[in-house]
Amino acid sequence: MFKKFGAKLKILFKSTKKMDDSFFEDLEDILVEGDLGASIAMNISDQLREISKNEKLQSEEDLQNIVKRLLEDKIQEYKPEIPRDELSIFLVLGVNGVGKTTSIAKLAYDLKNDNYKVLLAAADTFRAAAIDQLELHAERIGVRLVKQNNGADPGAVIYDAITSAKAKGENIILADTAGRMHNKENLLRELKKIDKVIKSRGISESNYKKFLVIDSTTGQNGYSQAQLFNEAIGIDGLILSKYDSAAKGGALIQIGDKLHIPIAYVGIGEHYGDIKPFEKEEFLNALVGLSDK
Ligand SMILES: Nc1nc2c(ncn2[C@@H]2O[C@H](COP(=O)(O)OP(=O)(O)O)[C@@H](O)[C@H]2O)c(=O)[nH]1
Ligand SMILES: [Mg+2]
Repeated sequence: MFKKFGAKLKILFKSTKKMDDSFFEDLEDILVEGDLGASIAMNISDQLREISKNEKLQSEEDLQNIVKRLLEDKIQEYKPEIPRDELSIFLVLGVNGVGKTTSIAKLAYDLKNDNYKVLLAAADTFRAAAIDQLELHAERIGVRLVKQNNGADPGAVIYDAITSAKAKGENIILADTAGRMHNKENLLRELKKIDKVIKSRGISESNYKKFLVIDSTTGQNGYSQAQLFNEAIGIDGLILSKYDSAAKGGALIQIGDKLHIPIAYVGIGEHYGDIKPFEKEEFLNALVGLSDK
C-alpha cells in the first residue's frame, strides 16, 4: 500500500540504529518519492546531517519536527482580500480535470454566503459541456453567469463579463478557463490574450488575481504545471484540489521554494462548502505525519 511521506519518515527513524550514510540516502529517497524534488531532498538531508551533529534525535517526532522546521520557509499562505466596493476578478487556471470548475462553484457558494455579489464567466469555451457544467452551478447557487457559444473567444467572454458586472454591480467575477487546447502554445497564447483583456478593462492589479489549480493526486507534475502557467502569465496563488482523495502535496513545497507562489485554498471534496483557506501549519503537520491528515 502507498504510504504517506510522514508515515515513511516515522518508519525510517524506527528502523534505523544510527544516522549514517544509508539513513540519509533513505531519507533523500523518501523526500523525492514525496514529490519534493531532488534538489530540495538533498538540501534537507544536508541540513539534517549538520543538525544531527549537535542535536541528538531521540524519537521519530524529533525527526518529523526538524523536517517540518526545514520546510517552513518553503511555502507561504495567501489570504486574498476581496473588496466589496470595487470589482475584482479571479481567473482560474489549470490543466484539464484538475478541478477548476468545481473550485469556482465552491468559491462562488462561499462568497455568496458571505454577501458578495458573484458573477461567473464561462471562458472555458473549448467544450460545450464545460459551459453547461458552470451554468448548472450558477443556477444551483443562485448567481449570474456570462457565457457565449461553444468555441467563442474566451477573451471576449471575459470582456462581456466585466462589462456586465460593472453594469449590474457585482463585486467579483470568477472566470473559468480551458485547460486544454489543440496544443500547448495555443493554450498559452489564449491565456495571454485573456490577461491583456482584463488589464485593459480598468481592473486594478490588486483586484485581479490568477489562481492555478493543482490536483493533489498528480504529484511531481504539479510543479511542471506551475512552472508553465507562471511563465506564461504569472500566478498569484494556488488552489490545491482533491486533498480529500490524496493528502499529498509535496509538489507545493517545490512550487513555493522555486517559484515563490503561495497557496490560497484547499479543496476537500466534491460538494459546495468543500473548500477552505490553506493553513500552512496544518499542512506541514500532515505532510510530515505529525497529524493524521
Ligand atoms: N474528491 C474531490 N474531487 C474533486 C475536488 N475538486 C474537483 N473534484 C472532481 O474532479 C473532477 C474534475 O473537476 P472539474 O472541476 O470538472 O475540473 P476542470 O476540468 O479543471 O474544470 C470532477 O469529478 C470533480 O468532482 C475535490 O476537492 N475533491
Ligand atoms: Mg472545467
